[in-house]
Amino acid sequence: MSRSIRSPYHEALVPQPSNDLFLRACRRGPTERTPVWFMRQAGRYQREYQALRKRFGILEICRTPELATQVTLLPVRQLGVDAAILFSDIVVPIAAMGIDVRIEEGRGPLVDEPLRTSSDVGRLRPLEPERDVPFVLEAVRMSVRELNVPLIGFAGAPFTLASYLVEGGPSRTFTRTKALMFEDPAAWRNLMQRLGAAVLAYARAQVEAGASAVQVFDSWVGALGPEDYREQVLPFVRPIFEGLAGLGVPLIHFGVGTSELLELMRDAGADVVGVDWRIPLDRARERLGPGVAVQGNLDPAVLLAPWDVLERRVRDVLLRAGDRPGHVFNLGHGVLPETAPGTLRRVTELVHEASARQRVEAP
Ligand code: 1CP
Repeated sequence: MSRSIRSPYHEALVPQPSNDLFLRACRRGPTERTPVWFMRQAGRYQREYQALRKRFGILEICRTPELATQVTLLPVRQLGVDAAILFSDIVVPIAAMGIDVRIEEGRGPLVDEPLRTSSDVGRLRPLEPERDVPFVLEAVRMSVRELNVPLIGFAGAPFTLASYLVEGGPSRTFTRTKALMFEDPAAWRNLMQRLGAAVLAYARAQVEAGASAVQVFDSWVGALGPEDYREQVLPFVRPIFEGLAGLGVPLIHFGVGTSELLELMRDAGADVVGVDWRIPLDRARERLGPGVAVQGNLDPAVLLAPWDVLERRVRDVLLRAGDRPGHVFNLGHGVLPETAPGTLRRVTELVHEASARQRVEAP
């Protein structure tokens, strides 16, 4: 029997999804088949999303609960996935903390007045979710009412958020972010602490509004080596997972290019570690040990390959995940805009079928 670690508090307050495969896999309980969802399962590869984006800006969608809900539900119906992720963006809480941030088509989040000094960091106000981002919490409530699968709430992690705030936009080298870290440790600590407190409050509020799980996206933390991760990031991420642990919902910790950081990320305290395609999944499970579940890790570009290649690679991920419970199938990063929606549906069906058969045939 699988033991439920969900808190009665959460169960009593919010409607529960009828399909709980994803939650059971996150808790390393047995499942009759492997659950699937896709990072960026709502987005530009969908015609319906593109049509909506012609009429509304992305932050406008994020700030309008009816629209955010509509986009959140779209892939669940189209693809048959086992979890929904709230449609929003990691910069939504940042904007609510007093920072002028916009999202530019084809580029990403831009901050015109980046934070580069101690006094700049002071511009970042504490986040009070009910006051500052009520529309996000309303979108969570509305989505949960419509869904029969768990809703994943999410937040950017302090390092990844800091990278946009310090660089002023997307970066490949994270030069200014690392410079601040090394040149002004007090300002760095102050920035990471403020972001950590905001992430904790924001994620907690989403769970209280009805999210059944939380994913913390540290997308760009793979830019750091293990020593800098341990000293400059881990101390600010651990309190987030500690603070959320009592809520009784599964916590997922994801990053890109983090093969050498996996054990440290595990030590931050999440229930599930998300891995990208740069490490084979069996190797990732070996490094992480039996105490956490894994999520991943098909290369999103393989969704553009001919079906026979794609099928082989999906089966390979399932075989490498092995017979031990605790695998959530996903990509190693977000769906690319060039992806055909029909392909995602076909992959979902393949994972369901092949993993169910793998269970039956296991010795
Ligand atoms: O206008 C658009 O439609 C542009 C594309 C887009 C979308 C669909 C952006 C701009 N944000 C989003 C929504 C979004 N962002 C979601 C919900 C969709 C879903 O998962 O189904 C999520 C989870 C995010 C989170 C996000 N935003 C992350 C972490 C996840 C990841 O992909 O690594 C990051 C790093 C961002 C920043 C961001 N926002 C948008 C872009 C293009 C970027 C990346 C820019 C960069 O390269 O730095």
